[in-house]
Amino acid sequence: VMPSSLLASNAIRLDSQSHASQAKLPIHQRVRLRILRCRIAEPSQTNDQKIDRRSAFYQPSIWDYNYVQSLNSEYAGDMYVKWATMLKEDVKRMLDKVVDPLDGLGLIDDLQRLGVFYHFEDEIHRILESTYNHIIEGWNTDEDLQATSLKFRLLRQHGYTISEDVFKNFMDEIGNFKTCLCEDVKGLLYLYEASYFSLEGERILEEARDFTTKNLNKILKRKDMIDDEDLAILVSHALEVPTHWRMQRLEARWFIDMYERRPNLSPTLIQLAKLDFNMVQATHQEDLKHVSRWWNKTGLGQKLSFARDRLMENFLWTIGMDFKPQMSYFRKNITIFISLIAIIDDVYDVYGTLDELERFTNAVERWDLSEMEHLPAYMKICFLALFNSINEIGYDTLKEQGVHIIPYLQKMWADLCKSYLVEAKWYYSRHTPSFEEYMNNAWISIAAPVALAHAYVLCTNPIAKEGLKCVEKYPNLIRCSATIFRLADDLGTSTDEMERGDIPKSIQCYMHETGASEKDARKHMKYLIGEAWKKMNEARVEDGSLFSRTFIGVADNLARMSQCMYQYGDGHGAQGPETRDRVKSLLINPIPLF
Ligand code: 0FV
Ligand code: MN
Ligand code: MN
Ligand code: MN
Ligand code: MN
Repeated sequence: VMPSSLLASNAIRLDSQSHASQAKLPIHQRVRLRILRCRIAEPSQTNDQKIDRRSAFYQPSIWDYNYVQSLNSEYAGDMYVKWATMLKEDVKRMLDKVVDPLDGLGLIDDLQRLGVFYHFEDEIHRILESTYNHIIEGWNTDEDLQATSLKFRLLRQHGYTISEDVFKNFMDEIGNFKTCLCEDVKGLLYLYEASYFSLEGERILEEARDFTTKNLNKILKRKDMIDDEDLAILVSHALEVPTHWRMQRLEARWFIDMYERRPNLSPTLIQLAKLDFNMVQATHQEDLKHVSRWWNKTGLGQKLSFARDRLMENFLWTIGMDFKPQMSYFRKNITIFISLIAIIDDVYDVYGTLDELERFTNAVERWDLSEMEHLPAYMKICFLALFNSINEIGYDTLKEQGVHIIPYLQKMWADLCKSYLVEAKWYYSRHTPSFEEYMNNAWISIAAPVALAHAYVLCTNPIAKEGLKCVEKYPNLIRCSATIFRLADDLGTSTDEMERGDIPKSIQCYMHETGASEKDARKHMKYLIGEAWKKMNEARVEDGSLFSRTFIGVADNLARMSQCMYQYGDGHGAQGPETRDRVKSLLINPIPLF
């Protein structure tokens, strides 16, 4: 803890710094800052009064508590369960009747995109096994580009080993994809989607991605080359974000509408997809209402008016991480931790003084209630909320499984707070780190490792010591997910962050180090996201033996959700129209059945 003399000089430095930075602000913001200062000074405690603090100007939540509590779906009861069961049995019969493995793969692709795949894991596994066994006997070189690409993509997605060499058939002697393939738009589209399952250093898939991206873009611009309007929509949707990178629930909502336009659609499948979507939505509403009561009861939204009051958005993250109806316990608890992460991040980035942040970091490292006496009032409430929440899932896990997980989670939180403190020190010393120095800290400070550690204990039963030990060492699965999250977050939030006063983020550090323009720096970050995905594709198989498929899915999904959240800017903090519409379509409005 700093001596009080330092404390005082720190307050002065802070004061002059924020005056200096305020001079750079546009006039209207300077005024807002002054108004805010008065508001803070008045109700707070004596020792708070002289401290000049920043603000992020977060708006109050647009989602009213009573409105959330009033959500109610007719799909929540038992009424529809029987019907859904019948439809599921019909689909199982469809899957069992499949003779041509290719038909089976097409069906699996539709089930995945419609968001109902999780009902048919055994059937899907059986079809993939038999496809794989056929391949071991010898690859059918007569197959067209679409079939080959689909096979390749589904097998890789489900952890089978299959070489990129299967695409050599479609290349000429010097290793270019044959130009005649451009007449097969569907084939190109399927190859494009397959190319996103590449691993590091795979040249053919790299080439496939360039070739298909270039040509699909060209084709979209020429009406004579693509007369099928639905196919054109599918292509432009894929070019925007490939399926492998998309948040599953939003993709399902989108694809259900597309599938319904298909001339040869299966009435059973579309009915099941819509019904299941609505039933899952009803479960999500109940989860949301539960955590919204928790959030309301903590009073954190009102007590910490400088921080993000974003319960709805925090919950949306968890739907991205795992939407399945049986994962309510997971979602409810993860929402709690995301809420705590978001406000504590604001404490470090915006509100706290360096001295206070040192004290808070120390309290989390020691994990000791007696540390609370060193904290200002606003931090006491944060610390106790965190302490209680961790101890509560610690208690549940001890009761259910006899495993004591609190030290693991506490260590993750200490790492997070230490990384926050590193950034706060950079801020006050006006240090611009090199890109590497920044990233070495930033993949932790994005909080993905903490979030995934919580996810691990919440979706694993029985929890094994080796699994916990592995999580603690941050395996590639966690590192890559965190890297993608950090880069996507910086792409979406750093403009606002620079304006309000924050450290240089990935884009700015890279610009500073290399002299690149902002446009080129952003392009480079997107490239790095692509590279991290390749590593992720590898890690999914590599770390597969230690982790359940559920946990691996969550790590993948966190990367997907971060790209989704920051697709149009700060989808988490800013409450723009995109997130609002996403919330409505996923959580509020059911799909009309007829
Ligand atoms: C990021 O906000 C943040 F805190 C989020 C998204 C909440 C945590 C969410 C999960 C762990 C799923 P911000 O851009 O302020 O973060 P940085 O690190 O840039 O301050
Ligand atoms: Mn922040
Ligand atoms: Mn931060
Ligand atoms: Mn202390
Ligand atoms: Mn950010």
